[in-house]
Amino acid sequence: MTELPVEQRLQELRAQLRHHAHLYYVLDRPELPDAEYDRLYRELVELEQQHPDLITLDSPSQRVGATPDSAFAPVPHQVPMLSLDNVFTVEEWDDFDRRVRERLGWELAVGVAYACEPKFDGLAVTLHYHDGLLVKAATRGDGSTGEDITANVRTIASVPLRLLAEGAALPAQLEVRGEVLMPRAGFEQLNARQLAQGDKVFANPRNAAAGALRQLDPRISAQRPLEFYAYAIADLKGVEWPSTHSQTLRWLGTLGFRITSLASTGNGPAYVRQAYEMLGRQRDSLPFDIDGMVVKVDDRRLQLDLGFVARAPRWAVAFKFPGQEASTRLEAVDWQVGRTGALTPVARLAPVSVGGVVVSNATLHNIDEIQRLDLRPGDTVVIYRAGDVIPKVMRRLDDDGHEQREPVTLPSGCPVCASAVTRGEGEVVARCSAGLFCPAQRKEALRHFASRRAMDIEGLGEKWIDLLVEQELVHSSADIYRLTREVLLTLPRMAEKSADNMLAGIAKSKQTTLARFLFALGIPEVGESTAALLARQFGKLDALLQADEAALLATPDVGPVVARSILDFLAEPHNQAVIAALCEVGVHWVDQAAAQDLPQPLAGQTWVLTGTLSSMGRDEAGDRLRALGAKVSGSVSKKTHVVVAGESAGSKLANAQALGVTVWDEAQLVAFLKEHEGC
Ligand code: D41
Repeated sequence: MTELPVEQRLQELRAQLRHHAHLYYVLDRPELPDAEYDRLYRELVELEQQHPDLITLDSPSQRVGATPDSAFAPVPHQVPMLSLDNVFTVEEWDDFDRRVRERLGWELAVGVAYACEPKFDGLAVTLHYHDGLLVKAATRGDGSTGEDITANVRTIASVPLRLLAEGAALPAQLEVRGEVLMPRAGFEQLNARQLAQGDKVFANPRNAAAGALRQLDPRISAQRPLEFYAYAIADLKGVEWPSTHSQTLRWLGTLGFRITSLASTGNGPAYVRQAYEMLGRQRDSLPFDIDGMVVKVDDRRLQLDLGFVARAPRWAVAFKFPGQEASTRLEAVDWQVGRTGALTPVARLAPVSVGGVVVSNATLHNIDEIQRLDLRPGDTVVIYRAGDVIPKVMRRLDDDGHEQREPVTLPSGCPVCASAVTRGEGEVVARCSAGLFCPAQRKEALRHFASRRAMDIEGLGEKWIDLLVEQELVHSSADIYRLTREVLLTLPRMAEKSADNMLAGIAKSKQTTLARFLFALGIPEVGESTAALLARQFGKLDALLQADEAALLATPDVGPVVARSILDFLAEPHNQAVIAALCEVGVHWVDQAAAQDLPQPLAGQTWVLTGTLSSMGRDEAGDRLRALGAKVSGSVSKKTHVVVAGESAGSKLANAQALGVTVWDEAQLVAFLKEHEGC
């Protein structure tokens, strides 16, 4: 027998191990006895030890490495990691379905095809593959930026380090989204081990999975029994997108990912109701926790039509299972004052475990709710907790002492500033009447102003804001920009370094965008996405300040309620003064041309973007083309005006060439945008 060259043997071993690991860890269908697998594995490790120069990053031996410098470094998500809206009842589900059909302009009799799958109670994670190799893994974080957890994710056996390429072409780039979870059995074993070692036990599998991903030492993560289930593609280059969600799951399966066997697809809302009931019946016997069913519009084209609002897609929803209940003692009812002065009652509870999570506070919504339930401190109450939602007080249990206890009343004075509490005719919400003179409202408004998505003032955390307000050093947001080093150093526990960092953060935040500025103002009803739409619509602050109701209503997603709220806010002299002061202290941004006044040289044209652009993301390129009037489409036809082909463009480029459609490269696009954007 002739000796095989080492490289060839290594390749063979890796291919065999990869194949059998896939059968074992992903498909739960091992073909090789464990001992035989171990023998192959040992041979691989020995050969690699003799030839360390031949070790590759995707070798099955390379799952557990050292802690890299990049551990937990921020990873911006090119494609945001959206969240899912929840529905809790069949009625709410039917409403969702109706909204989908209304948006699509479908007749009520026509059923939408929905894909149903379990909602894993784990942690959302995104995986990047380049040319078939796993190059990065990140947590969801706030949806725009996550943390680098590549080293820990590499230890998860059901995550392919290299995509399987059974015959089919491998994508040049692939970003896969899915959930990391710990099966119940592994969780029990882990806790038994932790207990035996005197280490802390985890409250539930989800916390244990989160703990494992946050381990600095990947060798410890490797001992935690984690699994990864893939459920979406965020980005794909070099291969056509599957045209439905069900096809996406199947395709991800062929690439070597573990996908759920509990997914199914069917037509219309009644199908979904049935699937929900069936999954609910299977729930307790599954090897892992699920907290509902995710329902997705199956057809990708319809998904794109429906788009998303704020941070959640309009084409998918989490249909939650009923939560769990527990009873405990209501210790007290406290009142919290929010940013708009609304007084919210909070139930303080004797700590109680509900479905593995210790609860000591619960929401009570408003005073009407307290009176309806006739809650009195000292009563025994039933708490309800569903998944990740804030626990809520459901009802009171009858007992002998109830009648002797003191009922809860709405305080007549604000619990923070003692100003009068008012409640408009027919309104459920009671408010502190002091506006920004109330320190609680001021603190909340300033926290919002400085927060990451608003002015993003680094170094000015909530604790400092509270202190600055309490010491009466900051009254309005503009005062933040008037703080000096001397003043900061008078604060208790303020070190010179922190003061300098805070001042640097404050100075840096002056350069912002109109969208952030508008969001930061805290106009009631104007969230992050509305602020962005307003900035885009008006381009300049002055144009917005002068807008009348009709002009506001021309903004996408702005209806009468939002328009009214903006007009009221801007009519308030105090708010006008703060806006003027902010501009005066140097807060600035680059004005954009207003969407409404832009020339539209591409009106009536359809453009297609394909491949990777180096100077901007494809989303950005699409936005900029749309701003010039173009319709940006995902597929090439004879009616396409221009196909912009970036690096490694695939079949769309080929289609364009076959159809004789004009093809531009990135340089042509950039030159065109520069010429026509005019700013
Ligand atoms: O099982 C889940 N937890 C799950 C989460 C799922 N099966 N599908 C999901 N699909 C999405 C979209 C539709 C946005 C791709 C999700 C999530 N998102 C999700 N998980 C955490 C935040 C969002």
